[in-house]
Amino acid sequence: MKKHPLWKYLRDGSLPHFFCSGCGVAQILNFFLKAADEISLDFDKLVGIGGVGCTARIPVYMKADVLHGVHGRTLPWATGIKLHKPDLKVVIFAGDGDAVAIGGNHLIHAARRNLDVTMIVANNLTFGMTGGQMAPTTPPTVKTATTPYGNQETPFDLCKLAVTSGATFVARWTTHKPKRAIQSIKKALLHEGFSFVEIVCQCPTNFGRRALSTDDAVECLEWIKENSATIRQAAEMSPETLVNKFVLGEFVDVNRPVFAGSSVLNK
Ligand SMILES: Cc1ncc(C[n+]2csc(CCOP(=O)(O)OP(=O)(O)O)c2C)c(N)n1
Ligand SMILES: [Mg+2]
Repeated sequence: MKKHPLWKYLRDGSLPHFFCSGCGVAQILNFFLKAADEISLDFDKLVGIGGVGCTARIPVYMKADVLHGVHGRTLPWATGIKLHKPDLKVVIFAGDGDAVAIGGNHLIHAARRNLDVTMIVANNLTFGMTGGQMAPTTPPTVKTATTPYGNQETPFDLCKLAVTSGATFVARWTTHKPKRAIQSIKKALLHEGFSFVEIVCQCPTNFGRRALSTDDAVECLEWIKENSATIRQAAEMSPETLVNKFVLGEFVDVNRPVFAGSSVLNK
């Protein structure tokens, strides 16, 4: 039987299928594999890290060394691995909760230090795996499992947080824009320093169902599309129209010295 060209990067049938039907996180696995394939990433030198959550399962499927285990603690692991074995390529797959709720403090300091890792955040705007609770990314007014009368809080702009914390490559796309997302993941993987790619994605089961009153993945994608604008489009829009829109593009691509730990560790 003919296999998908990216199948060679996956553990052959040894894991059950985990993602819900129409899940955007599974698309992000596909985007990463495509990007990795196009730049001939050496999977023997790859360490994929996930915390806990639907997104955190991404690396588990890959034929590489992977770590999966503690919610919000991907960056401490990545720091240890990178300092001990700087030749390895460390890629983190984090949910929005993993990255900026429980793991938020690690994020700002990894960015500040310019740790040489790539962090791909699947922002499905909710705590997907645990049943659709409000996250620090959940848009205002929408209903979630924990905000039955509508979310009263203001969400983080993940890319602004990464930029102001010092990340040296920062981009945001959506699962509605696969080509641009793959392009930015490629750049992030080739970047030296802390590269951060946010991909806003649909969670039909736990965000769509409650916040958008639909568990249809296409309708969820349409909603993401309607609420997105590229940097160029955003430049023509009024600040009022831009409130709660996902601005898409590459925000930063600069170089500065990467974090190498103390000189003792690197001797
Ligand atoms: C220390 C700790 N706190 C809380 C949890 C419960 N928990 C598991 S996954 C999760 C949220 C997942 O949300 P996110 O990181 O956005 O990933 P998603 O499932 O949406 O991809 C939470 C709160 C946990 N496993 N460990
Ligand atoms: Mg999430």
